[in-house]
Amino acid sequence: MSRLSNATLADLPQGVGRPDYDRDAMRIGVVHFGPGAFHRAHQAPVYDALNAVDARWGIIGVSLNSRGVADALNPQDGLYALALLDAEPETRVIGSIARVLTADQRDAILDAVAAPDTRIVSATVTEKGYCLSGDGSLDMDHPAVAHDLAGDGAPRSFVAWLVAGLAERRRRGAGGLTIMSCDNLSDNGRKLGAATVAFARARDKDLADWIEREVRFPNAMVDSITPATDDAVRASVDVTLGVTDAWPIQRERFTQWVVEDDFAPGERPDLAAAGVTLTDDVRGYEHAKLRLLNGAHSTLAYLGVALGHETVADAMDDARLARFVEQLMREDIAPSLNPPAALDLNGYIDAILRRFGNRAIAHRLIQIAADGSQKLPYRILDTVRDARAAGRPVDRLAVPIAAWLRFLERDHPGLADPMADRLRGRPWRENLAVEAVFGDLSQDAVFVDALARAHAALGDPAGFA
Ligand code: CS2
Repeated sequence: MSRLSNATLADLPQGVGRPDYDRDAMRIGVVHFGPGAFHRAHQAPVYDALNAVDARWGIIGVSLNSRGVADALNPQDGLYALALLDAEPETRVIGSIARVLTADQRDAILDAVAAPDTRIVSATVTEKGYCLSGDGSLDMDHPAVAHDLAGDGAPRSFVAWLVAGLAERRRRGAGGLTIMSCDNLSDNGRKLGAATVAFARARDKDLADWIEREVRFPNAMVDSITPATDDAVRASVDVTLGVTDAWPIQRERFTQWVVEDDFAPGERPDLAAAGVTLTDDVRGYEHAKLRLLNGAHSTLAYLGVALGHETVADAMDDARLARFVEQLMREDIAPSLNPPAALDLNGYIDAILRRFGNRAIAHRLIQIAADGSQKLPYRILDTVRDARAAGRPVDRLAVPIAAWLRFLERDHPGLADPMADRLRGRPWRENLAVEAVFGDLSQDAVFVDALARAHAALGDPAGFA
């Protein structure tokens, strides 16, 4: 079978969507760090739609940690298939990524960030890629950050790459731009902005001042369930396309992107025309999504794995689990939210529950269970803090945390976490003392009591309800 590429694009079967614009005329307006599955499922299709009417929004992807995406996509001229898996499946080939660079191409990366046509630098580097400490500021002692602060040589941390690119941009007089975090952190743009400025300030005060003046870091909420590519989707995409795609992407049909309307002056993509919501206040959307959807996801992951379930849909078929996450969302998480007027929380929860039940995708619980130390502070522990401050009970909220602590204690073979060496196999009370995860909550007697009870009950994996 031949390979997906510009040359084979015209031969794709009817019914397969494809870029209906001249890809050779596409210019680069976006440099994206972390062109993994989520970027290719979520932001790249938005720019693909924009390029059909405005050729300025091609993307250069930058993979800092591996060559996999570059090796898959570059021989395909950046093309890949996106399978929308739902009641009515659909496959589209996405054309907005022009090429993918890797960390060994330092000059090309800095050149891409510094180019005057580049108006957006965006990121999906996952929570751990930000190297933040428990209080949300840049962790200057993080090994990658400390290495980059000390020295020359190629950057290791994402913020150091950003700052190097911005320094080059300033040197060339190309003016400011917009840096968009597309990761599941609350206040993602603010945090990235503060981390970038803090890193720059430690090296070059004038550059830090320039970044503060010229660069915008809007907050954003991103949402689309994107299970890792598996053999089933690879096989079905190859059959659908009639050519081989080295790395197709699957996601649910639903997608949502809410961005704070805070862009650097000058040219910008008309994101609203492609379905993105621009607003002055992302926080209400962001908290609702992180705490309800991602909080429930992590809950299903740790409880579901203990009960022997494999996917989110399997876990939702377990009536006790489905009831538990629904109660958690409606009774414990929703009261902590301050949703924008346009967001009907009950309808939002109904939709999340429906999306979790989507049997057309196999979203593995163990994928969601990864990086709990980075995710749970935003997904559950912030809600616990709000509940404590408001005097609401935290018993149910303690259950997913206790399930995670048991997952660590058991040293589950699927455990993947940047802090794994520190956390695995340790008794739960020791892990509770990890400041970067729990902060001051380890001193909160009411929460610790609730956790102790939940932890004891989970001695029987079904003891959560
Ligand atoms: C999931 C998210 O893997 C995870 O931790 O909770 O990737 C989730 O599917 C997305 O945030 C949905 O938008």
